Amino acid sequence: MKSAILITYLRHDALNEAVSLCDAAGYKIIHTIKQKFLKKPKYGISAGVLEKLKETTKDLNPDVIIFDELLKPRQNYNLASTLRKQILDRESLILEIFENRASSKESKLQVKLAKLKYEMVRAKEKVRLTKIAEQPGFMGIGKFEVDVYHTDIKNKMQTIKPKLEKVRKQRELHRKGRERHGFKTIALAGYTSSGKTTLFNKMTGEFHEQSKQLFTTLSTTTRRITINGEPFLLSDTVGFISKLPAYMIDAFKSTLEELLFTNILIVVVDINDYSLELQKKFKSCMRTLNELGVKTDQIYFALNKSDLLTNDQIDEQLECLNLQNSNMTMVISAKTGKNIEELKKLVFPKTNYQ
Ligand SMILES: Nc1nc2c(ncn2[C@@H]2O[C@H](COP(=O)(O)OP(=O)(O)OP(=O)(O)O)[C@@H](O)[C@H]2O)c(=O)[nH]1
Ligand SMILES: [Mg+2]
Repeated sequence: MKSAILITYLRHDALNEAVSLCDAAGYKIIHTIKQKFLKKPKYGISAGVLEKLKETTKDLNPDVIIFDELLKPRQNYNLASTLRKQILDRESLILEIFENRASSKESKLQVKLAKLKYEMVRAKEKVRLTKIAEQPGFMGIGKFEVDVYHTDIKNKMQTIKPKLEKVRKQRELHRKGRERHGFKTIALAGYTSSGKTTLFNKMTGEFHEQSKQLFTTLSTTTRRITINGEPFLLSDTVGFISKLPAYMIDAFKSTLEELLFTNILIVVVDINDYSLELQKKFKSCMRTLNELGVKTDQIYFALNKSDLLTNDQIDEQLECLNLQNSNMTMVISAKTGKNIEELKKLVFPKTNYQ
């Protein structure tokens, strides 16, 4: 396992997520630096903190330094040249996770495209800086090379797009086929690690990779399930994450597109989170669904991991999400199977299909 020094925020929820991201990317954190702000212009952190970090880096000799914010190319360069280590910012860390996990042809293409977009944003800034500062050779590349680099990324992106379009069309054909057969579809959505795949497995009786790590699922998996003798199609989806940059949402949109055509949507929520984190994740999840254009009247909420809480705690969490009076909500445990049958009944009351 590669080792890392993590620079992140003081806030508990931000720290938790950063640790999970490092874990998902396969980095062992050997030291953590917590800061209130990570947006100082030159290095992201203050000169004082940088001095200390220099010492720690020398002592611990980590493989990489992970910076839990987006870094401008110049900031990344400043940090890397001072600390003499590879610096991974939040987005490149997420991209690394996506890259390790992508298994289907579509998700692999999407990750490639997202990586190129990440590079493109940086290439543009490098070009801009070279022009403004009139510093040929800034960051080791001259203007000519920057232009070539820029064009090269563009070309690569252009070759991926039609391939992605082709896979997307195939998926659309599959979906139309299912519609023709009159199958109703249910999709599971939610924040990463909320337990979608565990619930999917419980409902389908199949086994799919599920784990504590984030982003275990990188493409939609669809299976047929039978409820009271009626066939339905159930889809597992990619997990949401807070602060996922727009260009990544774009790249992953085609996987989430499935959510637009689903008859029923079940949002899986991990209610074992601290209330602030719970609210934040829930909001971020609902915002993403909104951005995708998913209709709200078909949304159910499965409040998962209830096995880890007492009844009083569950009530508190329900209130925290303002769902205490919702008749679209079921408190479940995908792990123990608690209320799974009830969830099915809530989602498909008998009258719905008789
Ligand atoms: N205690 C408890 N743990 C659960 C429950 N459901 C899921 N988990 C655990 O939560 C972790 C994440 O579960 P997954 O099913 O992989 O989550 P996911 O939402 O599919 O995550 P991504 O695919 O990464 O978006 C795993 O370690 C599960 O064992 C539950 O009801 N109770
Ligand atoms: Mg999953």
